[in-house]
Amino acid sequence: MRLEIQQNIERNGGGYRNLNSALIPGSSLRLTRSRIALGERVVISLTAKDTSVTVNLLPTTMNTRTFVLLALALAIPAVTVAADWETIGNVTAVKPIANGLELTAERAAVRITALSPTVVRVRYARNGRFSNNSSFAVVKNPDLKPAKTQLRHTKDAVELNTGAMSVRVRRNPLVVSFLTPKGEVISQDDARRRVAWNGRQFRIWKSMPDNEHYFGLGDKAGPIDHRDQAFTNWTTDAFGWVGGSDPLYKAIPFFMATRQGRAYGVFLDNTYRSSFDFGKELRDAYSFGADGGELDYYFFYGPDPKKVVSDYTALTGRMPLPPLFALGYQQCRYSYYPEARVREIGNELRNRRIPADVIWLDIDYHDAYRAFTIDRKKFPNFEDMIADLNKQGFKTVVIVDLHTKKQPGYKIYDEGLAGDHFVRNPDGSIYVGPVWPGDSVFPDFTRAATREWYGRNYADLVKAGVRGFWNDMNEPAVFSYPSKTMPLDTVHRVEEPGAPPRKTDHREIHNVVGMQNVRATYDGVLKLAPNTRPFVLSRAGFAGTQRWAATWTGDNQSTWEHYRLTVPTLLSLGISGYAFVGNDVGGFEGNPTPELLTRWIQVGAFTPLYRNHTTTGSADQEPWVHGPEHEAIRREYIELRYKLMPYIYTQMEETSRTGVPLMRPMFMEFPADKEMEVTDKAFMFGNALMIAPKLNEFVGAYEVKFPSGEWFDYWTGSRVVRQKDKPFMVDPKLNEMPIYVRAGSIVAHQPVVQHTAEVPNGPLQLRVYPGANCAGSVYADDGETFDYTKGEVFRQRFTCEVSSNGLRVSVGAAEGAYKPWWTSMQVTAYGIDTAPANVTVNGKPITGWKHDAATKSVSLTVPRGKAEVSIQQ
Ligand code: MIG
Repeated sequence: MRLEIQQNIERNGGGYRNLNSALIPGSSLRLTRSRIALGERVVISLTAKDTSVTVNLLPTTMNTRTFVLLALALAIPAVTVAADWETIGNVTAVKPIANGLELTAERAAVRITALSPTVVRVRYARNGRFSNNSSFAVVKNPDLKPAKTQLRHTKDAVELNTGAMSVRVRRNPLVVSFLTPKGEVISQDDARRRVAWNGRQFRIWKSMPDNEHYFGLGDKAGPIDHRDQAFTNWTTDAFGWVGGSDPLYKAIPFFMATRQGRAYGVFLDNTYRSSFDFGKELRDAYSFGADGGELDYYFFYGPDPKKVVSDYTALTGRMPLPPLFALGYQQCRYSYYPEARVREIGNELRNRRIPADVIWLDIDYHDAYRAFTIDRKKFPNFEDMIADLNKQGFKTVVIVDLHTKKQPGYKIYDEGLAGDHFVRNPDGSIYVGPVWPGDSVFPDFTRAATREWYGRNYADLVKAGVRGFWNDMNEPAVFSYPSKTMPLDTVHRVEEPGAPPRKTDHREIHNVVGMQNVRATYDGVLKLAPNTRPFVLSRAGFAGTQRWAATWTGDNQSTWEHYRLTVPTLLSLGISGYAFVGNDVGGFEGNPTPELLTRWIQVGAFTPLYRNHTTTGSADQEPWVHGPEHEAIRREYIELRYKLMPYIYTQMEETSRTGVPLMRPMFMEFPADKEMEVTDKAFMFGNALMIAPKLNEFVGAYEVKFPSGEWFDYWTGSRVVRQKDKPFMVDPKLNEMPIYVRAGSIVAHQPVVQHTAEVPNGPLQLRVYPGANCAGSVYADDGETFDYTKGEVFRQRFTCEVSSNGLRVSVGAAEGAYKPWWTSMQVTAYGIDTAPANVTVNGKPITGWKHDAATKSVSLTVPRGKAEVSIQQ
């Protein structure tokens, strides 16, 4: 028998590790080796006949080294070779527990429990001891419906039935399979490669059917389909990143898989550096593992992809309903100063009638880069400036970085020292690292007392009327080290309610520093203004960070490549439960060409967080640069964003309850559509609009692929006419971005405003696109406070129905106590070629309707309440 084993050797801290173990089922061949150099690729060929074999390894880059292979108790024909990896071993006992079962295996215990019919947790405890540490990601009371489980024993397996699926655990080898109620395999462990540990590292392998696709893992900058690639989750200040750079700013160890329209998800609840390999190493198995901690994962069975993201966000928390202004257009740069320049930006936006809600202040508003200070030379009347901007309808959002200048006499440093709030070195001294302010210390955000203290520091800014906070550099970024972060052995203290306080090192905490930073900010700001929805932006994040902050994709570049990456990267985040996301519109590094900035402002209007930002020293990037032709187009798209605000806010409110992102991949809306399976050129903005932007500079016409069903062209209002077997080509001019509406949608619009607090002048506009299952809704509230949790909401549902003699539009009864700004609604129904014979409202004929032959639409106005509209041919 001949075995070929390949190992990739990767550096891990001071030592070395095998990233990929070579496991062959059923034996206990063990490799002991001397140190292997970084980057070596080692090929082992051996004949596994003898009980002890000496082999020569042939590193591709280094000298030949000799390794001794100890073959212990060889079991032919099944042979396993594990280099420093120890497998779980055979199952020796099984016992039922509440909603699940526990298995004892030779080298680990396994606990499987159903949290709901579609959510199952699987934990592996090396040496049989499960950790009591509380999860950073999982919320206290997940919004999940409890499962009624049943346990069934068979000769060689035990099966846990949750109602919606079953988990079959084969004893030897220990293989966990997730099955549909009909017994079809959704996903299962790779029977040939058993769960294994190497020191503190662990890894699990699962079968990889050749028609399965993998999505998610946060801000991965490449195609949304991750098949055949491997990824690392380690929050990184990835300045200069390009497509394919990995890891980036966020670490979200959650992925979704789809196969033939059926979706499932896996969340590895582990904060250590983790890695996911979807077929880079092996053709028929994918794997994931981490550098330490427990193998503790959740399995989510859809089969609807929306259900997967919904269950995942029930577990890790959902985006809170954002304040309305945060959905408006936002203007930023590194940095607007002095005060006069900030006022000038505000005045330009208003004078040019370019709608905008937010002006951002980057690090130069600080005095010597010290958090919670203001440079009074640049901003002598900071508070007045904020108040004046407020009067113009602008909110101010300011940056506050976590690094704290090491400077006796600086309030935050002194208080932090006195309160023991800073991260320490192993020897007990305070860790000091260089960032913007020079030598800096770092608040220990995993300590509850530190978070509370930190949060209180926002008081003056909140009092001054600053409306939002931007926590940057929270990977945490530290200058000078090649690792770009603090040493792995720095000491963090973890204090979580319900668990005893403990100390751990940066290996475990690194990935949650950003998340705990924005948690401190959100909670602190909320405490300071308890009936105002906080708005926080974070650069780093772990699973669950969506509960406290929106995020953006860090330092992108003003290139077509980065513009193009907008779509897949933001889609990946949405799939990963991170719904409130955006990128620097126009690009951060470098200067966009006029066309690039225009195109980016067009697409940006259809990303959840719509913020134009650029770096220090770059050319101005506001919408009016590059002359009146570009300015007019940019204004039109920013206006479109505001026209769509009722639809956007309604969808975001839904996201806050379901986790389903506003910006979503085609497959999430059309899971059964084979053509849409991995597509990331076009995307859905809510459930009604498909956006198909021009993505390449030099490519002319390109194809738009439509999911099955009928579509309307948003701009003309006409039905899209496609020819069978002929690609649908578009070649949008500079002022055009293809937008299509799914037939069967009712999309609420409003008249243009200059900012979200301005009351629109005119009725709410309902655009009705007849088709199957025709429906829509609108949600409104005060956009600012938490009164919506006390019934101060407005909800109305709409449906439409096509019949032989026309179209019926039903406007449902208004629900909730909140009175929205509109008192009447203009209903515009599309797809009506000829003027109707009769239009009735609540059974009574009306005269004030209009048919427009160009857009093939009929418009009429009805009061806000319930109404039945009938358009008869
Ligand atoms: O090292 O605050 O990604 O958006 O403008 C740069 C200055 C620090 C990085 C952020 C960027 C921000 C910049 N910051």
